[in-house]
Amino acid sequence: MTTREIKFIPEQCLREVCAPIEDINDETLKLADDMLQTMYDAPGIGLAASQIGVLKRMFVLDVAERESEEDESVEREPMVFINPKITWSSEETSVYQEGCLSIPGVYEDVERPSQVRVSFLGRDGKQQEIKASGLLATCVQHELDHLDGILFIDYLSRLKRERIVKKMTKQAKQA
Ligand code: GNR
Ligand code: NI
Repeated sequence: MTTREIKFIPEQCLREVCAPIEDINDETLKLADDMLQTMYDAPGIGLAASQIGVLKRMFVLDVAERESEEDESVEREPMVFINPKITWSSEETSVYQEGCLSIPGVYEDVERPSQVRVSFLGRDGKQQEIKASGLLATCVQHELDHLDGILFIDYLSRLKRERIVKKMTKQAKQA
């Protein structure tokens, strides 16, 4: 497994619509494992393929509640979503303070449907459907947005978003 480099805004790969995965082969499985390692390493609770510059419809998640990175009392719960689709969203919404590994240091409230049903292929290639609520529902929607080139800052006011992009663009030029 390899830890890959996470891309930050304003990298163009974060704004692309990703392509469906045609078949689950060794390359796909290697990508899934690299994404999980990159996510745990960051650390984060989710990661989309486009965040490491791979424009494919896959994301990984682990929303198991650990007290800290060193907390080993809670088992890891890696989840792999290939070609995910939201098949139902609740009318009810909830607000979570979101962050993104591609926009470090920025945390803002975002309102989304509280519950979603998502169908996807798992790492084993089997078609699955789950109903998600709470943090899992928020994360699934945040990650699925990534596959369509959408970022959580797109839900903020234009002024806030432009300030964030400007600051990150300046930082990228200095690096
Ligand atoms: O690590 C992450 N935390 C998080 C917190 C609230 C809502 C969404 C997320 S996802 C984020 C990792 C990430 O950028 N995934 O794309
Ligand atoms: Ni993100």
